[in-house]
Amino acid sequence: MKNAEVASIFTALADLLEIKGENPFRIRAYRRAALSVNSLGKDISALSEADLLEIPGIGKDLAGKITEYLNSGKIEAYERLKQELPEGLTTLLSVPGLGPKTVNLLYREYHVSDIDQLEKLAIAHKLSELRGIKEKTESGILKGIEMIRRYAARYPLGKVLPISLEIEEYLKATAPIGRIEVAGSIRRWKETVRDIDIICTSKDPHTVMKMFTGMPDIRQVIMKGPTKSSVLIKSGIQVDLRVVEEDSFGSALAYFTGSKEHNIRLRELAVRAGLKLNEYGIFREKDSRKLGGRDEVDVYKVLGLQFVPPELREARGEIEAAQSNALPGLVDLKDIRGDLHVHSTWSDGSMEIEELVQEQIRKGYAYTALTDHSKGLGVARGLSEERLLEQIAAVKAFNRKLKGFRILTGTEVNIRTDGSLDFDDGMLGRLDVVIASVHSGFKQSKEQLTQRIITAMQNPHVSVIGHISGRLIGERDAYDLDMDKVLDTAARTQTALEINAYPLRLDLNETYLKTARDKKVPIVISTDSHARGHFVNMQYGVAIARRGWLEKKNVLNTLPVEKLLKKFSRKSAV
Ligand code: DGT
Ligand code: CA
Ligand code: ZN
Repeated sequence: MKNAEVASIFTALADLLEIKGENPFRIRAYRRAALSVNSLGKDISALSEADLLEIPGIGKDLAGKITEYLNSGKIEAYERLKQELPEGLTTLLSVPGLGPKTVNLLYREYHVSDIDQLEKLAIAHKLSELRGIKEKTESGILKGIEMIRRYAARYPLGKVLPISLEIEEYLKATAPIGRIEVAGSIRRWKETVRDIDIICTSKDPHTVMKMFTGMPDIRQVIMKGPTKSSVLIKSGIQVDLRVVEEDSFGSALAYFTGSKEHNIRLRELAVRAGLKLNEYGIFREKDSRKLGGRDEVDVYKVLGLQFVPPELREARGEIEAAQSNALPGLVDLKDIRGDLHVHSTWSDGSMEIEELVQEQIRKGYAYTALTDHSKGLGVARGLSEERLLEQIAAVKAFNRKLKGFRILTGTEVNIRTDGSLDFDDGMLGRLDVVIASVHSGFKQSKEQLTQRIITAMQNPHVSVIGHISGRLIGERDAYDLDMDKVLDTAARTQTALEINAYPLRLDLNETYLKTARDKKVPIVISTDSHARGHFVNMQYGVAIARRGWLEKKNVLNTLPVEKLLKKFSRKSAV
C-alpha cells in the first residue's frame, strides 16, 4: 500500500522542517497527517481528492501532495528540502537524547549527517566544545547510539508482523501454494524480531521461488534456490521462504518456529525415547520408521507431550509442564471485553468519543474507559479538573444513548516526581477507572522512581499503573525500578499493572509477568489508543500476556463490567 510511503515522506518532511526550525504548526500538521494516513485502514491510492479531504488532518494542501505522490512518485516540496539538507539528518533525530536544534547546530558546525560521524565527534568531546551542548548531553548521545546499535538488527513485532502477513497473502494469491505459515520469532510473538521465516508446501516449488523473488518492493535477492530463497525487502528486513514436502510440513514448522532452546529440549527428549526429531519428521531410531511430521501436533503427540502453543516455546518450563499436562489455559484475544486505556480529542488523541466508541463496538467490546491525560502533561493537552468534569457529563450523556456498551469515566493521571498525583482524591473518587502513569522525570534514582510508583499505588483510587517501565523499544530504555517491591506492593494493594499493547511499549513486559501472576497481581491489557489504527494492537498485548503464561482469570478486562468495577471499588474501600 502507498499509505506507508506517503506517511514516511510526511514524517521525513516534518523532521527536516523541525531541524530547520520552521513553523511548529506546519510540522505538527505533517505529523498528524502521517499518523492519519498510516492508520486509515483504506488504500489511499483508491481514494478521490474529495475522499482524501475527509481524512482527519488532511486539508487541501496535503491532499494535493498525496495526489502528487500518487501521480508522479514524488513530492516536490520534499525533493526541494532534500537539496537544502541531507536526508541522513533525519536518522540523527532517531538518536535518543538528540533534538532537532542540536542536529541543526551539528550540521552547521561540523557537517555531521550520519551516526558514525556523530559518534566519532562525541568520543573526541567535540560536541561539548560547542556552545549550547553540555557534557551531559554528549554522554547521553553516546548512550543513545549504543542503544540504537543494540536494536539495530531487530525490528518491533508490530512493524514486521503486518508485513509478513502481506507477503503470505501475496504468495497465496500469486503462486501455487498448498499450506503456508509464518514461523520463527514472529509466530512466537516475540516483542522484537530479526527476520521473517516462512514455510510452505507446493507442487511447483520452481514457480513459488520465481514469484517470491519477483515480488514488488524487493531491494535485493540474497539467494535463489530450488526450494529456498532469501530476499531483502525495501524496509531492509530479510525474508526467507522454504518449500517443504507435504509430509514434513508439521515438523518443518515446529523446527523453524523455534525457539532454538525449545528445539534442543525437544530433541533431547526424543533421543531419550529412542526417537529422532528433525525438520523432516519424527522417526524411530532403530529402523528409521517415520512416526509423524505432516502436522505439528504429531511432534508433540509422539513425544508424549501436550501441544505447546508457540508463545510458550522459550524453554522456560513449558516442556516440564507439557509432560505433566499442566500447561496454562492461556488468555485469548476473544476473552477481552473492553479496552481500559484510550485517548480522545479531549487530550492528545485523534478520535472523537463517538468515533472511538463505534470502533470498539465493532470490535465486539462491551465497555471502554476514556482515559485522557491530566493537566500536568501540557504537551498532550491534559485536562484540568473543570474539563474533566465536563467530560464526565459528556460520557453520562453518551451512556444514556448506548445499548449494550458502556463508557467508563477515567483519567490517565500523571504521577508527579514526588509520587503525588495531578488530581486530588475528591476528583479521582468520581471516576470509574484511574490509570496513574509516569510521563516525566525519568532520570530520578532507582529508589526515587520505585518510591514514586509505590506512593501512587497506595492511593486507594488508583486502579491501574500504566506502562510501568517507561521504555520505548529501540528509543528509550526502561528506567531502573525495584521490581520485587513494585510487584509486592501491587499485590498487597491490589493495584492492577497494565500490559500496554503499543508495540514499542509492551510493558509490563514478559520478564515480570510470570512473577506477577504467581504473586496474584491483577493485570489489565490495554491499547493506549490515540488513533483508530491503534486498536488492533490489542493482539500484541494479549500475545505478551500469553508469553507471560497468563490465563483469562489473571486479566481483569476479561471480566464483565460490573465485576470489573467491583474489583476497582474494593480497592478504594480498603
Ligand atoms: P529471530 O529471527 O532472531 O527473531 O529469532 P528466530 O527464533 O526466528 O531465529 P531464526 O530466524 O534464526 O531461526 C528460526 C528458527 O529456526 C529458530 O527459532 C529455531 C530454528 N533454528 C535455527 N537455527 C537453529 C539451530 O542452529 N539449531 C536449532 N535447534 N534450531 C535452529
Ligand atoms: Ca527469525
Ligand atoms: Zn495513555
